Amino acid sequence: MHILVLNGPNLNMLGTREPEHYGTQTLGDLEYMLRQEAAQMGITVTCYQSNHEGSLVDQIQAAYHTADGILINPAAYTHTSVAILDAVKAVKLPTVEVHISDPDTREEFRKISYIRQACIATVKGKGFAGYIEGLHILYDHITAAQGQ
Ligand code: CA2
Repeated sequence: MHILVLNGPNLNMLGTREPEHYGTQTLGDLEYMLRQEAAQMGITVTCYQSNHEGSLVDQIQAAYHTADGILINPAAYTHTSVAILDAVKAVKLPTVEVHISDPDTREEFRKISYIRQACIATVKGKGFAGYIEGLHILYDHITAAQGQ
């Protein structure tokens, strides 16, 4: 099983600012943790971060041929991007939306998520642990689907 992990704009700055929302660990720490967890689960992950909407769309489209599922934190594009929603709908891969903070408890504009309607689950407000939870949700979903 192979999972594509996507992180959107500004998440490359993790560990440098806004620790009250995003903690003190870096994107490298997050990706290392996910690779370790994946190895324990007997699966593989590819991790990718971009500040550009089109690059994220390109990665989702490429996943159609290479991945069994997608774990994505679209960051600010959560609240704006029909393009990322359409890409996830187009590839029809099981997708989990993850957020480090809980956007529903922050500013009003963060309560809208375009991608949510195309996702099998959303994990929010659990820090980096939410990514691990999301990985397991995908694993269980894909394993169950393969058994059908
Ligand atoms: O809580 C999350 O994971 C978010 O997706 C993070 C986005 C925000 O726009 C969403 O509403 C919720 C922002 C990511 C910015 O990341 C930074 C990390 C460190 C320093 C500054 C920004």
